[in-house]
Amino acid sequence: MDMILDAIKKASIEIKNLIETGDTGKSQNQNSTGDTQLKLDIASDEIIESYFKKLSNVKAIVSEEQESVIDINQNGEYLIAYDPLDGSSLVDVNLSVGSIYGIYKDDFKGSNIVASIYVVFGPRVELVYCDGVSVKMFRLQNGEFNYIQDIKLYEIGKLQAPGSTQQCWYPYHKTMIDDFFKAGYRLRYSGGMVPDLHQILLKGGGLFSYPSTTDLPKGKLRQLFEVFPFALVYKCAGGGAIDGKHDLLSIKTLHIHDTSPCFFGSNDEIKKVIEVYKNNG
Ligand code: FDP
Repeated sequence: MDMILDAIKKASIEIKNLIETGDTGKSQNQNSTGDTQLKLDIASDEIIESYFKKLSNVKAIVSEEQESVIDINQNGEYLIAYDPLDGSSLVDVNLSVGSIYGIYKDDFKGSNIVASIYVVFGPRVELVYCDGVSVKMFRLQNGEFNYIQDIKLYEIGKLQAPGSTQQCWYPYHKTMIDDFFKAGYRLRYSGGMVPDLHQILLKGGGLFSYPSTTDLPKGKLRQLFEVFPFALVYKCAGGGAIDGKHDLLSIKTLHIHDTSPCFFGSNDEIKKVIEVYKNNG
């Protein structure tokens, strides 16, 4: 695992430089979900792929930006699913973005995730590593990632990040979000999954939601690249991660680009979501 962590640190330093100086324009290509790829998406993907291809313990990789799995070493132990630059459309307005990595064994599925890593590119570059037990944050300082702190959620938080198009929310979802605001929760939503979830983790708690909607019944966020890695982080930080009714890491993946509704939060908020969703959705 150390080899993978080291490769991600090196790739992240290159991606940081790319974000600072690269072209934020669109490419001519679309990814498999139909999003137009930015030149930054493609370049970040190439950087990460070139590092992973050198690792003897990696069996296969799959990127959110690519259609299919790339085999690396038949005898490798790990499978890696990654989103090279999540929220890349926020770079041109200078908001934070991130990379997400899910590390699996045997098969790409939620119950097989063994570790996850995400990197936030903001005013500072921070890397969060979850080995399935604890959640540790490192910060890039003078070319090195230094350990800063373990991350642990409180039982209840104060922030909420409600994703997707409100016009397409189901009434019970809208009522639930309104009830959180009525209870005093403050809105914190930038539209970048990585910084939005990072903020809730570091401020001790709250709720991030990206629900099933009338236009996207299976949500928007991709299971292997986005949802499962953060589910592992939130669970190991002492919180919860559900699709409304079930533990996110128990849901089935039929296709590598499958999406799922998702809720990540501290325990009190997750209990409230379960209360609402057990009779709805
Ligand atoms: P983006 O489309 O900009 O890449 O991964 C998709 C994502 O961003 C997440 O980072 C973010 O949380 C979400 O989409 C935002 O979607 P909405 O604008 O629909 O809320």
